[in-house]
This record gives sequence, C-alpha cells and structure tokens, in this order.
Amino acid sequence: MSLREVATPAFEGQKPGTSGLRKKVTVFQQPGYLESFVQAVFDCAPELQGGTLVLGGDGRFFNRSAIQIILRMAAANGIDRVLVGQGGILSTPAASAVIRRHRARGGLVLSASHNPGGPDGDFGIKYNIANGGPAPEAVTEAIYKRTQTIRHYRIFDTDAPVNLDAIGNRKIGNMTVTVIDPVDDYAVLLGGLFDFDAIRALLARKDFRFRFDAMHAVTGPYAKRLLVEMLGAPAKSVINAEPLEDFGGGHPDPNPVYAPELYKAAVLDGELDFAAASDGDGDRNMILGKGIAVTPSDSLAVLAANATLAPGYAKGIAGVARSMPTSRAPDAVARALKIECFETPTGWKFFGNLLDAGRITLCGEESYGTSSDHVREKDGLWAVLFWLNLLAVKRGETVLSILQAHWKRYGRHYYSRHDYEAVDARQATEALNRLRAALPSLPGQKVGGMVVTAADDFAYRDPVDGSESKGQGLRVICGEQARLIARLSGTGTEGATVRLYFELFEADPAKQADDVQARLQPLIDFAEIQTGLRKITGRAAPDVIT
Ligand code: VG1
Ligand code: CO
Repeated sequence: MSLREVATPAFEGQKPGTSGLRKKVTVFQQPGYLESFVQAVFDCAPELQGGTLVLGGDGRFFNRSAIQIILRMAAANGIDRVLVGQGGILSTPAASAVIRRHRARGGLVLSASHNPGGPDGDFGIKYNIANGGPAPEAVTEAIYKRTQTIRHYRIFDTDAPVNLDAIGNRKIGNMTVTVIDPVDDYAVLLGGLFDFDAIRALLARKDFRFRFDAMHAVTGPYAKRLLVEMLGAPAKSVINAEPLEDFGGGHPDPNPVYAPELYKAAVLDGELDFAAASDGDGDRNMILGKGIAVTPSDSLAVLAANATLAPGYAKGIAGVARSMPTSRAPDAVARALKIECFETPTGWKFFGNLLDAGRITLCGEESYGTSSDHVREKDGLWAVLFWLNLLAVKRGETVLSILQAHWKRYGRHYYSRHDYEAVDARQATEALNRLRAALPSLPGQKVGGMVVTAADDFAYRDPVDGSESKGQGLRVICGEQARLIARLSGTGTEGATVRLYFELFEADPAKQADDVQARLQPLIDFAEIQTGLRKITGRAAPDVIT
C-alpha cells in the first residue's frame, strides 16, 4: 500500500447547489472528477484530520465505487476513522444522527436525493459539518473556490476494495474503517421521541389501513426496522422496500405525481387511512390520508400545533422556521403559541444555526421536508412517526378531520407549486428577469380582487451569525392574503427548472374545501402576465404540479 499524489485538472462547475454537488453519473465518472471535489472538501475542512468522518449514501448507482475512492482518499488525508454504513447505505437523516451520536467532525452523504438514478441518472455528494447538518454557504463557497485551483489529490493505493458488507473494523494505512449498521443509531434516536406503545396499538387495529412506500430507495431498511419490527406493522404494508441502484427505474420523489399509485389508493379510492412515502435519500415525506393529501406546509403547521402530544416534544417547542416559499400556515400556529417563526431561504443548511442556537425546535419546507432538532437534516420517517403518534393519541380523528379542525382554527393556506423542468437556461432567466424588472411597479396593483403590498427579491440575514444571502427568490405579496413566488431550482442537472409557488389564505371555514388550483387561478394568471414564462418557453403547462 502506498500514498500517491495524483495530478488532476480543475473541473468547471463544481459549485454545490441547494443541497450539495449534483451531476449526471457520467460526469462523476470522468477520471479525477469525484476526486477533485473530495480533495477540495478535505482541503477546506482541516478539522477532519485526526478525527472521525461519516460516509454513506442512498445506494444509487456509483455509490459503492465512490465510497471506495473516498475511503482511500480519507486515509491519504490524515483522517483517523471513517464510519461507513453497511453496504454503503446511510439515509440523509441517519447520516446526520450518526455524525452527532459519534461526535464525528463531519460527513459525506452520497445522494442526488429525489433525482432518478442509474448509469444515465444523477449522482451527488454533500458535505455535512460536525453538527450533523449541511455545510453553510461560507463553507460550500470555499469548497467551490478550491475546486477552481486544485491541481492534485491524495489517495492511498490498496490491493483490494474494502469489504463494505460485513460489520466491523478494517484498516487502510493508519486509518480505521468501521462498517456500522446503518439503522441502529437512527432507530434508537426516533424510539426516544415518539409514543411507540400508542403507535403499536394503532397499527394493530383492524380498521386502520396503513401503507408506506419506500420507492425502492434508501428508506426500505429503515422502514422495515421501525414500522414492521419495532412497531408491528404488517410486513406487506411497507412496499418497494428493497433499495435498488436505479430505484426500479422510478423517480423517487414522494409527491402525488411521482407516487401516483399510493396517491390513488389513499386519496382517490379511499382504500387507506394513512399512507406515506419517502424519497431517494430518506429525508422527504409525503403524508396522505383517506381522501386527503396533506401539503407539506400544512403538515409542518399541524405538527407544530400538536407537538406536545409526542413525548419528545411534550415540554413544548422553542420556535419554528420555514423556507420562504413554504406557506405561512406555520406562522399562524407560531402566533397562537407565542413562539418565534423564522423565514429562511430554500435549503436545509439555513436551519442549522437556528437549531444549534435553540431558537427553533421544528422546521420544514414546502418540498416535502420536515424535521426537528433531533438531527440537522430533514427526516422522512420522523414525520411519518409523528403523524402516526398524533393519530394514535387523538382517538377517533382521521388525517382529514385533523386538517379540517386545524384550518377552522387557524385558517387555510391554499397552496401549490408549479415546476417547469429542463427549460432552456436563457429562457428561464429571461422570464425571471421580466418579473424582477417589474417588481418596483407591482405594489398597488390588483390581483384577483387583492392588492399587492410588497414585491422584492428575498434576502436573508442569519439572526445567529449575521451572514447574508441575497437573490433567494422573487416575491409578490398581498398582505396576509396571498403570495406568489418565483425562483430557479438549485438541484437540477438538465437546463433550468423554474418553480412558481402560489399561496392564498382563507379564514372562512365554509370556503376551505374548494378546488386548490381554481382558488389559486388569479395568482397563476398574474404569474404568467408578469413572467411570460409559458410564452417564452412555448410550454402549455407545468411539468409537475404539487
Ligand atoms: C429542492 C427543494 C428544497 C430542498 C432541496 C433539497 O431545491 O425546493 O426545498 O431543500 O430540493 O431536497 P431546489 O433548489 O431544486 O428548489 V432533497 O430531498 O435534496 O434532499
Ligand atoms: Co432528499
């Protein structure tokens, strides 16, 4: 075995987006591409030297090869120990839990989340810091800068790949590789937050029809352990539980569009009382009930309003935070609870400081992400267990009745997101620039009987460390009544994805059961007038509506 320094070109475009570096697998397979990025991370994280690194991914194609490379590079960069999930598997929330529990100095999470996998699919890599959360912008910026000047990477040559399938210790040079069970630490953590006895009793009821769809992604083993082994759910209630390198050819994004069978069974056909799904790396969740799909924004609001019903939050919550495009449903709950509510830019990294400072306990995003201070990532199964806990202790209530009662008390925020995917980047920019240019003239204008009160490009100042993030999305606000938001995705790998977000508040319980798209139509029309997006792109409709 020997240590080598290998010359590498500085690759263009290794800029981490909303959640790490995401590219086509074929891009990552270029000689030196992964290595250059990983070396840049190691160069920017000297704290890893002599410390522990956590490593694992969602099991997609290229996961195992990438892990073998990263292990040999870690050994060559002075890292003392690497904790790696068995088979190379660690869900994003589990990786966060392992970093925290074992006081690791950081972690590398290999995933492109909900993006499709396989040889023609996407791959991704994300650096998490010692608090278990995604590296803040200052760090990802430094990593990007480093990728532009890098000339060499360091790697250990070994005779054979590390056996990732057997639990236990191995050595590469002076570095220890410890293969750990990917579920254990996470299962212990969640076991301490929820009323498992009550959930077990709920799942045992003959009249409670339950299904969890792991979408052939990473949550299969986690769901089997927690839901089936620990909570006694029937084995057949966890479907698509075998993680596959290409997710079975599917798009592991838990929403009504990409999980249509689950949606049909629960919402349209009413065959299930509770159904849920998670994404590629296990950090997203979709919650469905009989006849109802819960919007993620509402889900965060309901969990905040009922948090004390779960043992882990019985003492109450310190505050909540939501990403800017997420609906203001949680704000209404925070007002009632007299706790702080923060509005952050899109991406989990912006919650880290607030969680570390104890300012918030729960946080979430409209993109099917919800979590709490138990980790520093969003957590799909956590949200599922939280909802099961609520249903278990609110006897006689259903998902629908819980939501209706919530809306009656706090008002309903009608909400929808429209995505235009793989748009020509110049056309996407042109549409957003049109709206940006119009922003100063919008206040005072009428939108479907409402009046625009403010319009801006969202900027955020972190209340904990004072760091500023500009250009985080265009907002058109009609007081407390409505909002329209437009921004470009930072996770795609093909062209540009334009996201339009629509929110409308309805306080009157008699008007809370309307068709969502119909109620939002004036905002949808206004967005087209201001951006010209459909006209510019020639698209008749969004690719995905959630
Ligand atoms: C999207 C979502 C954002 C989420 C991010 C990562 O980002 O909008 O809310 O945090 O994906 O989610 P963007 O920039 O494409 O809108 V995932 O499950 O990577 O982990
Ligand atoms: Co994800």
